[in-house]
Amino acid sequence: MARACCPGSFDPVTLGHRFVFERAAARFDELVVTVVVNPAKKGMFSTDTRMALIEDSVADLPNVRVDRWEGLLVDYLTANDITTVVKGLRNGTDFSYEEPMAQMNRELADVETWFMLTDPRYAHVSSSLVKEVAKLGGDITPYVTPLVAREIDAAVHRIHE
Ligand code: COD
Repeated sequence: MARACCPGSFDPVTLGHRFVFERAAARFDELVVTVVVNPAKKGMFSTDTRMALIEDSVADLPNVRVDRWEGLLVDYLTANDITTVVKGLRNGTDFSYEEPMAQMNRELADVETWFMLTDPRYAHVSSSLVKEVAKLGGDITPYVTPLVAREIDAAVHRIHE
């Protein structure tokens, strides 16, 4: 079975992430979207909420499963018999950030990284920019699912209370 993993922080998942999930799911038997937990970074959403928001955004993709991991990514991949990672690229800056990780993951555990160019509609979209726009009262509905938009809205209101 050809299995791939899309790892990330997903705080929260955006339509840019979803674009990559959909196209990767069409090219592998199973795709695992893994929320990598970084205890040093608090973020806006808990790991459970991040997972629930991803589950909602891939509900129509039957071969996508959502998981979580804390630690070295290649240990997770080896334990789950996954040899391919799929990463979305928005621009050259993303590539510069991803390239050493891809080289390291190949060296550590023979993991291959497949890079996928994002759709131009999402080339400027990041979880952090979406949260900033929402905090300042802008419209984020073109960039996230309706559920994510509602959850960000609720989180922003909690911050301002
Ligand atoms: N369109 C397409 N792709 C996008 C978009 C978009 N609009 N926005 C982001 N992406 C891509 C990113 O380029 C990235 O590939 C992925 O989606 C996830 O993005 P984020 O921002 O949610 O997650 P990151 O980049 O913070 O995640 C980094 C990891 C957690 C994957 C990385 O740090 C990691 O593997 N950590 C585990 C510890 C480890 O093994 N470290 C050693 C690495 S060699």
